[in-house]
Amino acid sequence: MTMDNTDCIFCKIVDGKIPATRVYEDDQVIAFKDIRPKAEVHLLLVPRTHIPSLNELEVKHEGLISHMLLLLPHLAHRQGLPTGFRTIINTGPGGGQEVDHLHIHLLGGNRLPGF
Ligand code: DGP
Repeated sequence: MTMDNTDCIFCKIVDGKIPATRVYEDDQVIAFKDIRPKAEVHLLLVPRTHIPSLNELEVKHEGLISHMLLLLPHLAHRQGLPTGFRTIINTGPGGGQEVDHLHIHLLGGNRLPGF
């Protein structure tokens, strides 16, 4: 359970109230396929708990965010991305964040343009 934010679409996915193609889950996070993929592989890694964005991340979330970062190479490996991948965290309207529930985009599978 996410414990809060009934209007949050990613909380609904975490709680199984709306469907998503899940590729990984544990007690802290889930990863699922982005509904509008920008690359052959495009996953979203989200915490089960509702944290709106990096702006709201606190020291108490240190273990969670470390867990998320350490998971990324494993998720990429499981998706068959031996040559690398891209991660993006959009933060706030100025950063292009559309869904106000912290998430890390993981993209790869085709050669991505330089950034
Ligand atoms: P951002 O702009 O960083 O907030 O990216 C939000 C992403 O979430 C965007 O790439 C599309 C994706 N997304 C939005 N709604 C849904 C949904 O209902 N299901 C799934 N799987 N992805 C969604």
